[in-house]
Amino acid sequence: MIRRSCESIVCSMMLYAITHVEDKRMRFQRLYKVFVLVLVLAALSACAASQPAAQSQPTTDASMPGMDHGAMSQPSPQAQPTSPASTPGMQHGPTAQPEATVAAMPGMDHDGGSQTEGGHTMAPVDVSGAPAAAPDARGNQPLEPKLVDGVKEFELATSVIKWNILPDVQVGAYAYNGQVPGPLIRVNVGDQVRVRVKNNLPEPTSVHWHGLSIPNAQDGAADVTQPPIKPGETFTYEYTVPNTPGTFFYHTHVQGDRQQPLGLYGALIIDDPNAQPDASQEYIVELGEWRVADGQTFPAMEFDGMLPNFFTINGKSYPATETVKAKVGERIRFRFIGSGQFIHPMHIHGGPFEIVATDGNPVPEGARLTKDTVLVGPGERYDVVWTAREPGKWLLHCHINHHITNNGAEVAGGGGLTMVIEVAP
Ligand SMILES: [Cu+2]
Repeated sequence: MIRRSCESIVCSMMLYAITHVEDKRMRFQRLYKVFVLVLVLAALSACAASQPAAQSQPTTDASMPGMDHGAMSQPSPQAQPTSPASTPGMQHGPTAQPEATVAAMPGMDHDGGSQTEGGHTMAPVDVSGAPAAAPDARGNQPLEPKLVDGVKEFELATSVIKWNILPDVQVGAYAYNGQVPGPLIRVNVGDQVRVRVKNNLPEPTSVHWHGLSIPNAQDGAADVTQPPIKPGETFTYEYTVPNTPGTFFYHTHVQGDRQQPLGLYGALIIDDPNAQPDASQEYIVELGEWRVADGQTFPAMEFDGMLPNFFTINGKSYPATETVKAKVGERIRFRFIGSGQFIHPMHIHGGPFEIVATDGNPVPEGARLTKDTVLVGPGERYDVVWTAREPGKWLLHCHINHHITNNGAEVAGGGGLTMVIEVAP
């Protein structure tokens, strides 16, 4: 019907162009315009023809493609666990079941534990024989160097551990020095550093110094600038800390889509001892995502079926995240690190903050943005200075609201990427 109308309009216009325009050049131009119009109308009619088919798909939650929210979906009591159509969409709340729907999710194929996708393993973490860290253990603990002939020596060791992101949720993690995230490496500009990395993982790894201008051979890009560090092997990195004070981080550069979300990252802060601090205290915020299902931990990856259902700040989900304490008038520097694989718009209640550094580079005063939300993407760092203006409990949290749930459930007013700044009068 639409196509027929289009055809008759086009025919009339062509006829007009041929019969009413005498000048040959004009006639050619007019015919060209009509030709372009024919193409546009043909495309439009093709769209119109295809629409009814799309609309004929049923749109109920039960059968909606793309609504596989993983472990958040909760089958009804009558649901058949092996049928994707039986997961009736999302049901948030304390009743969400982490174990519910792995087998029923479309696009997921990791029941045997050894499947690979594009050469990368999606298998759950094998925690057999792995030690458990204390449930209240914290990551990002300062790593003290040993001074040897003027060189600051750091020791890092990777291993598989069991790690509590919440008192009742334990994940299988890949850890540096038995903690998630890895320990805080804090150095001064110009320091000579030597970092020995012992690999106790069942797979090769390497360490990349994200954002640092250092010799290429120390960059940690496995299979590019160095051979991967095989299980049981040690590799030593050595470099001069560049004159770029700021927020950096280190992370694995082997199977990054598996090893990094499982915990192989840590903060690296470069200080300038002569600089005036612009805040009275600071807090590092390392973002992470996990996929926990059937009591097993999978690396959260941004493709079908591997979406995360737990989110962590410095290795803990709210309410197990730390609380920052401050007094009215105090300025706090938050160092956001995009250590995970997903983007997070990080928001602070109680008034805006100033973005003072991006990716380890100071923002000149005249160019600083004042905002209350900053989008932290994978690999990015934002240093923001927030002023405690009013007493009370002010939230710092991601504004993708799913990221402030624990397996789809809100607990104590938040979850996942949530923490509290407690401001005293
Ligand atoms: Cu987020």
